Amino acid sequence: MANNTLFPQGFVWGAATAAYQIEGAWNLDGKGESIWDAFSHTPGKVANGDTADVSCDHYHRFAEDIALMRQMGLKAYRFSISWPRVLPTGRGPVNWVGLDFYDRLVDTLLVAGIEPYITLYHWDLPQVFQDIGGWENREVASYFADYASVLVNRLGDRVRFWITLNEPWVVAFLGYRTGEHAPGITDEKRALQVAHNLLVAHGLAAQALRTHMPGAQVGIALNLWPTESVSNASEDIAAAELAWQKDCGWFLSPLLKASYPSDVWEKYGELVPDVAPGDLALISQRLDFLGINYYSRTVMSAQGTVSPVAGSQYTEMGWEVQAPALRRLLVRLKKDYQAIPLYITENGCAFKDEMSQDGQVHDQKRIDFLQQHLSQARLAIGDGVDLRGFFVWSLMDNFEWAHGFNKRFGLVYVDYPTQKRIVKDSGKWYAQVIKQNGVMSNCKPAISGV
Ligand code: GCO
Repeated sequence: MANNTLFPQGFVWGAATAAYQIEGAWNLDGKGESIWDAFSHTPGKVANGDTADVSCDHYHRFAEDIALMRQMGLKAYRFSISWPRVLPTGRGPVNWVGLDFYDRLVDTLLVAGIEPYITLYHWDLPQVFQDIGGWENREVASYFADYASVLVNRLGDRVRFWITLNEPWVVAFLGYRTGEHAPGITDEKRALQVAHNLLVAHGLAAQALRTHMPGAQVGIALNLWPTESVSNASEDIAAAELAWQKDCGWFLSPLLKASYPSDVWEKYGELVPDVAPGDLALISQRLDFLGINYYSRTVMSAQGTVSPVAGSQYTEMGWEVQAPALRRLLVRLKKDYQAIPLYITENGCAFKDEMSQDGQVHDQKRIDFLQQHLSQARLAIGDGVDLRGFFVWSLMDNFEWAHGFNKRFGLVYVDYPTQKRIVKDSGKWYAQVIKQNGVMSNCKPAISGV
C-alpha cells in the first residue's frame, strides 16, 4: 500500500450513534419524556408513524453491540446521552438507574479497548423544558450546564472526550424554522434565538466540564457543508458565499471568531437574536477540537440552489455524493479560522440495503462512498489539515428522525422485528481499513460472517 493512503499513527477510527435513534426503552426505569418522544407520538410528524420507542433496543443490547464494535476493531465510539434518562425532569433529582446505564456502557467500552466520545445533547430535550419555552428560554442553557456537571462528575474519571451539542443548526432551523423536527415550530425569529441560546448553552457546559474535569477535551459537532458556486460569475460566487456564512458561518464565527458574520447579521434585520453582554466571549472560549458532520455540499447560483447537479450520484436522502468537497471544506476551515484539531464526527450515507439470499448485506455503494470520503480526508491531511479522527455515521441502522426507519445508514444491518444484527459488507470493509490504518482500493473484509 502506498504510504499516502496510510493515516497518521493514532488516527481515531470510530462510529457514531445518538441516544434517541438507537436506545428504545423510552419510558423504562424512570426515564422522563423527551421532545422527540412527544413529537414522534404525534400523528403525522414521522414517516410511517414510526417512533423510536423500541428502535434498536440498544438499552438492553448494548453489550452485544459493543461486541460487534470490537469485532470491527473500532478504536472509538461516539454516542449521546439522553438527558431525560439521567434527569427525568431536566434538573433536580438524578435517575440513578439511568445514569448507571451509561456507566456500564462506558465500562464495557473500555474493557473492549474502545474510547468513548460523549455527546451531551443530540436533540432529545426533556419535554418538561419545552413546556417552559425549550431552548428559547435562556434558563435552559444553565440547566444544560448542570446536567453536564452531573455527567462529568460520574464519568469524567473514564471519559476524556466531551461534545457539548450535536448540530445546533439542525436543532434551531429544522426544529424552529421548517418545523420538520421536534418541537415542530415554524418561526425564523424564534429559530435564531434558539441558535444563539444553544451556543450560550455550549459555552456554559464547556465551563462546567472544565471546572469538574480540568483535563476534559471539549468540543462541539457542527453539520457543515460547503456551498459552492455553480459558475465563476461574480453574482453566483457572492450568493454561494452568503449562503455559506448564513448556515455554517453563523455557528463557526461566534465559536471561533467571537462574532456573528456581519453581512448575514445585517440581512437578518430585526430577526437577529438578543445577545447579552459577555455572550460572545463565553461562546468563543477555547475549544479543544471541532467535530464536523459532513454529508454533502450545496451548489448555488444567484437564483438559488442548483439541484440536481447533472452527472452526480445521490443517496436515498437525496444528498449529492461529493467527496472532493470534504477536502475543500477542511482546507477552508484551516485557512479561514483559528487552527484547531478536527474530527469528522459523522460521515456516511443511506442506501437501500437489503439482506440477500445468503443472509448478508452487500452494500457496495456504502463502501464506495466511505472509500471516496476517506481518500479525500487523507488528501486534506496531506494539505496540512490537523484531522485526528473519523466516525462513520452510523454504527447501525436506526431511527432517522422524521424519516423513521426508512433510511438505513448503518455499518451493521438491523432486522427490526427480530433485532438481529448483521455486519454489512461495509462494516467488514471498515474493519480492514482500521486494521491497516488506511484505505486500500482492494480492501478485503477483515472479518467474515457474524
Ligand atoms: C446528524 C445526525 C444524525 C443523522 C444523520 C443522518 O447529526 O445529522 O447526527 O442523527 O441521523 O446525520 O441524517
